[in-house]
Amino acid sequence: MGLIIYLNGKYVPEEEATISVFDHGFLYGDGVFEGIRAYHNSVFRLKEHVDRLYDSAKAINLTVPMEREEMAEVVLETCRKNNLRDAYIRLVISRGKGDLGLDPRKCSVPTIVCIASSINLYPQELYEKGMEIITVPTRRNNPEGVNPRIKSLNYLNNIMAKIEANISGAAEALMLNEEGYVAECTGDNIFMVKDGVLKTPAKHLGLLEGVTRNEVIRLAKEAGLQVEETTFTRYDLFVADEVFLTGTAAEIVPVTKIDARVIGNGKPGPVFAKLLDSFRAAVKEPEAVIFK
Ligand code: PXG
Repeated sequence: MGLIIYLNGKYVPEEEATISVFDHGFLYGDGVFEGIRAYHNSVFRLKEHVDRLYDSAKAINLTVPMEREEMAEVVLETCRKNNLRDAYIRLVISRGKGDLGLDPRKCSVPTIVCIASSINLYPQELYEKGMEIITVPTRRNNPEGVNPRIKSLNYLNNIMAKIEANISGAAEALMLNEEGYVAECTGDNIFMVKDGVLKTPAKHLGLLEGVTRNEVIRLAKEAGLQVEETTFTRYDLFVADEVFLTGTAAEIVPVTKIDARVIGNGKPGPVFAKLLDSFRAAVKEPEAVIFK
């Protein structure tokens, strides 16, 4: 594709964007990342993504050798160097090059990478017909270990869940927490609507605080909906009027079947449709502008 990649202070052709096999991001998944999107010449909720990245880094005791404003500028400049006005952006910070031991004190300089490429949109059919998902046996990480609020490079837990969904031919995997309450999917947050109330699992249950999740909560409240960040089970999803997923890549995707139970009337619902409309209006507001 011939992309220009930001790597440790330089913008280089992708062939030259290589890192050491001793990088602890590679050896141990020791690092953090963000998946960000640009729409219509503007990076969507850039500050929120950069803040979450720095919070993730802080939680794993990784000091980012750069101010947040500079990191935001790296994101914008990477889009400019690739002449992208709509983009999927991956910002990665690893512990850096160390030795074969896991002690991070041997890693003196974090590796910082920013990739901006064109986005693979989800098929339109998904938004019209909805998605079928299944609950998988692999549980979301216990927050006492690697807290799911950390967007770490260690996604094996979610990848195992994704494999379980793949084996069953489902598009996404519903993950429960250790207690059996609904947490989230492998790369998306989950919402349900029941009797006009919008509900999503509370953060302390062990899930990533999605930027799209927060945006959907904001838009729903703005539209006068009652919103609850709460605790619920698979049963509540089975009997919900609507269920949908949110994420940077997917935006908002309706779920019409869970574990072979048809959700609501089996079609994407009105709350989903309204929120997708207002979300797609929100992404058009110029914010972190790429080309002035
Ligand atoms: N939960 C998890 C576990 C995620 O990884 C979300 C929720 C949604 O968060 P945002 O901030 O995007 O609304 C994510 C993020 C992929 C992919 O290729 C998806 C994510 C991250 C990396 C890759 O599907 N989703």
